[in-house]
Amino acid sequence: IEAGEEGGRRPDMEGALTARDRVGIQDFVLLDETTEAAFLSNLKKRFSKDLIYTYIGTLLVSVNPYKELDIYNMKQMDLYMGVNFFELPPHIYALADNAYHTMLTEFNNHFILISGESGAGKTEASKKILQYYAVSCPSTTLLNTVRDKMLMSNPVLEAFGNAKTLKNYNSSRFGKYMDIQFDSQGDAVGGHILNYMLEKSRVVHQNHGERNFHIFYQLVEGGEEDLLHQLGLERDCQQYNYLTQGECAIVSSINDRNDWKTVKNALQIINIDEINTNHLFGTVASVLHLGNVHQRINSLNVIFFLQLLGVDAHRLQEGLTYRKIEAQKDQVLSPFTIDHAIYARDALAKAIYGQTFTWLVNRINESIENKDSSRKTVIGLLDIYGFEVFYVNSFEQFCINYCNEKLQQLFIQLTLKAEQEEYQAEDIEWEPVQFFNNKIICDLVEEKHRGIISILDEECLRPGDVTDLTFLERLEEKMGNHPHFVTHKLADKMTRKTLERGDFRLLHYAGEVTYCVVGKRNHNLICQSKNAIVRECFSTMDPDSRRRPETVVTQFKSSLLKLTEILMAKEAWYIRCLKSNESKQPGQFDEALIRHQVKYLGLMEHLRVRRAGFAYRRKYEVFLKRYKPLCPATWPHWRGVPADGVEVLVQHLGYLPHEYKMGRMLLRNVNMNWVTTKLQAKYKGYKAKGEFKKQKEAAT
Ligand code: AD9
Ligand code: MG
Repeated sequence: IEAGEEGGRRPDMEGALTARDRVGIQDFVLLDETTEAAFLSNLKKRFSKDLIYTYIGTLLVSVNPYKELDIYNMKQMDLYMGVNFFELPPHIYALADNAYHTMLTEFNNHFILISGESGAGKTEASKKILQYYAVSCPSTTLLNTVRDKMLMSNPVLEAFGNAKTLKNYNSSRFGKYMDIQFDSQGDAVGGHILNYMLEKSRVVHQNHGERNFHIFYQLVEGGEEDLLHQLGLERDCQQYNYLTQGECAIVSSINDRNDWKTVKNALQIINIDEINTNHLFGTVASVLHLGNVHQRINSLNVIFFLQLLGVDAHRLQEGLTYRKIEAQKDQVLSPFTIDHAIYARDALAKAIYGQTFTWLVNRINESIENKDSSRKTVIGLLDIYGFEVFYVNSFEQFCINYCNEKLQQLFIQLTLKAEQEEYQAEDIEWEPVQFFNNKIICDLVEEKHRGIISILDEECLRPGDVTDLTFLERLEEKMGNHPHFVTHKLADKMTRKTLERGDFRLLHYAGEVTYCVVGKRNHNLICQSKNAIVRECFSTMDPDSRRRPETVVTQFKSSLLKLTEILMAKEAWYIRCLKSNESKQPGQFDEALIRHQVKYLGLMEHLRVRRAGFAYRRKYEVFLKRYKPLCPATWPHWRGVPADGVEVLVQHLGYLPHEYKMGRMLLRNVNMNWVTTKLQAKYKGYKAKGEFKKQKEAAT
């Protein structure tokens, strides 16, 4: 069905072919051929008409237009509310609405996995979905405040967790999973956010052309005079060591002053009171002061730092200039070299900022939490940092890309793999579709005792003289001939030229990345601060703990494992975001870049499985409950076995034998568009008789 753009015309109707030529096909499943060329040509045709969304069945493909499109207004939201998925042109609202209505009718939990590389449009997509729910769900005054808080959590978290990178001027430097909770009426009544590893190294170091987290610039540029005075800050980003390493503190397309106002307002809405707001900016300012502490430990910066955090000068000095060495039962203080002192300073700055971010997420969670214990269903939104490759890639990129690898694995498991296995389980004839399974790369990174993370752990925690190079040697020993792992030593002659001695290269699902080997870190200090945020955050860290500590990357691995479990228990919806060009230009369609993404995201394989398979499937009971009003024999009750009722129902609707299959437990339809057409035709009949509304209500 070529609905929507051409007012719901069907292929057999006059003029539909011209529509297809002009705006392409809105569901790839209906393409005449499933070649990559046909896929790209359709995508390009649509993109040139500002049609950035296209379906593959119920999966939504989105291409970043890099320009504001007038498709996210109230009128559009109204249009998509409660309308069947395929009745209107593809839109992110259609997907959001469909997930919402499925949740309501089936009373189950859902999640929307938004993936794509850095700058592809994931964060924008997740915001559009949240806005859609905020506007479209039924509301009361009380709920409006919860909704406002959920919406306002975005500018706050973006200020503290996003930054300008070379790939994206508003790049998420943390992963975010947000549950939106709905009551049985469909009201959005609360939410909860889980955050994943913030890229803390950015606090102390930025590559050329990149910035620190937005909040620093917003405070310095937009902060009120007396606030800056109180914090001992000057209105000049150039004064701060931590803000100037990328040499681009001021960017014309980012309005830090306006954003500052938005953030201040948002903090109020999410109920962060004045005292806490002051403490919050106190910690932000303290990081800037700390960054300016060089050789003199008694500078003005130190005085402000101590005052803002309310920590003891002696302890700070000791922490930054001496290393505590444990020799048998004694503790000896050994003086740091300047490099070590700077390292300790930076570690402290990162820890303060990281803990502040965690504190902020906790406060937001308190403010959007729904304490009512009645049963709720949720739609989870996953928006994580996208796959990225820079000139120099360090520990952070390793974690970010590993995370993307895991999400790709989840996608494969839930779609390509599970889907195909299910046909077997259901005894339905099936010609397997081949696909690249990135499990081999996930294993390379995370496998117990053998993966890169395990080896890193062992090296970090091993006493003695451990250097980055011994880590690399251990990797070479263990990974030797793994097809996705290369180092200078292991490479062939040609590849060797592109590798430094201290690097290792992983062949990720989305492309090659060369990582610079980085060591292991540790930190402790300050538990007695007078700044409430700092005290709360550090009080749980026990510096004397004898327990073998978990490394950051191991914690990250466990949190991703938990996330996978959370997601696997829900019904999945997918948005695959594509980056249209590297230079962020409006309307530019870089075919090679897009082809690469289409390839590694597995879109062609997904399309093949969808086309050959049965896109729409429901348990017999669920299908019967939903559609029984369409057949006199099943309405209002079907007394027999649900599967038999479904058989009667589909016969009545006129399904032909090749158009559906009945599995052991599930009813499957050849393709959802087709079902929609049939049902639409039925509805139209009812509509003509004035019965449409009644029937539709009964059906939902
Ligand atoms: V990262 O992995 O966090 O670095 P994202 O989140 O995938 O990345 P983001 O949503 O931040 O990318 O989009 C990048 C930029 O593209 C935005 O700042 C917008 O300028 C632009 N963009 C993305 N989606 C849209 C859209 N639907 N309409 C208009 C868009 N512009
Ligand atoms: Mg993002």
